[in-house]
Amino acid sequence: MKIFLLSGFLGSGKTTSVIKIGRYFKNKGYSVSVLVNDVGDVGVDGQVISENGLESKEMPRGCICCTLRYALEANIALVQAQYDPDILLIEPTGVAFPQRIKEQIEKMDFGPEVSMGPIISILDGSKFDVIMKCSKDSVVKQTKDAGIILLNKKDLIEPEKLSGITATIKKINQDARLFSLSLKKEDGLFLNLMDMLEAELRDVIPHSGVKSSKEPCSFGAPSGGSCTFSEDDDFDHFNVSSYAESYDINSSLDTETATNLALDVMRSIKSSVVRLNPAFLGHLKMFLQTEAVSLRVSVTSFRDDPEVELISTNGAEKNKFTVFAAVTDIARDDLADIVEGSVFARLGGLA
Ligand SMILES: Nc1nc2c(ncn2[C@@H]2O[C@H](COP(=O)(O)OP(=O)(O)OP(=O)(O)O)[C@@H](O)[C@H]2O)c(=O)[nH]1
Ligand SMILES: [Mg+2]
Repeated sequence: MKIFLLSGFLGSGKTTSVIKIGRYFKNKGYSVSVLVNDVGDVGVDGQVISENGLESKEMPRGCICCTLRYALEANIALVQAQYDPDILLIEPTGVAFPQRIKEQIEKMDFGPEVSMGPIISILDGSKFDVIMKCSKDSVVKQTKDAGIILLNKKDLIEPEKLSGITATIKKINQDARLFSLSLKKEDGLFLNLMDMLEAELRDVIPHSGVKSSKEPCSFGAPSGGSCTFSEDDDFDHFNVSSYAESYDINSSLDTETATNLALDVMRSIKSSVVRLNPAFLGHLKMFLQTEAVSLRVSVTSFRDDPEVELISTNGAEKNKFTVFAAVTDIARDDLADIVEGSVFARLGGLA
């Protein structure tokens, strides 16, 4: 099993890359599993990744480089026993330091058939200037840890700024292999990236991805480690607080009504967040599943308009609305009030 860590600041494109890379490898005949870590009490990305056809497991409530490191070990062991995939993609939170996670995994004893690929760090090129202003030290640290850097959202970068950005990245980490690309648009560079990642799989012989005959091991909180988010989670350096909640909706919604509802809640949350921090960075994201459709709505800074992505539903979870907010320089209690207030004002009798 080859493990790839896909790190990067909030909203840089980690989940997008996990889905794109995971599907590419799956189409090539490799079996792929995903572990995804969110700081909030409920996760959004695991649902989105599963709806996109990849086997995924969520690790919410903390950070796998801090309090959840024992849960990470247990989950890797669980994936190995249950699926034994060729490739395990791990998405940490946007406030994790990947080198720390890599070192921890290398200390865990999963046997000679498990190895780590290079750390892949993703940077949002469309906000490079503001990110370097507000979260410079931490993002520089994430970038320094990388063996491969994806300068993402090239479609949104003004062409005349690109060479300046890449020169700055090269100064931070001159050894990493750098790809400037758009994970959302078709881009020839993605195939170059995949050629490079596939070369890392020299020792891996693709297998079908059907479950191995091994019995799945049971998963509980491992001894000696806490599985809950706590103050020991060491991401204060990013000045990010987060809040997440999931709501049941007692009514069936068609695609248009569901989209308008989610957009309405998102606009309300965003405008309240902007009032408290006019230059916020982070990720406001929501996932709404109805019988008709699954949809994701995303905003990654004060500058963004909400982006809606419709995903054809696999029919698993119905009428569920999950909202996640992680933003810079706002107190967590204020963020919780904003999310709860916006959801209840718009969902009214539906939830
Ligand atoms: N225009 C454009 N949008 C992109 C690109 N890649 C990702 N996005 C969008 O950026 C937003 C955030 O992407 P995600 O993949 O969820 O980012 P993330 O790093 O997983 O976010 P967190 O897990 O919350 O930290 C989504 O709305 C994506 O559709 C890109 O290349 N171009
Ligand atoms: Mg994500």
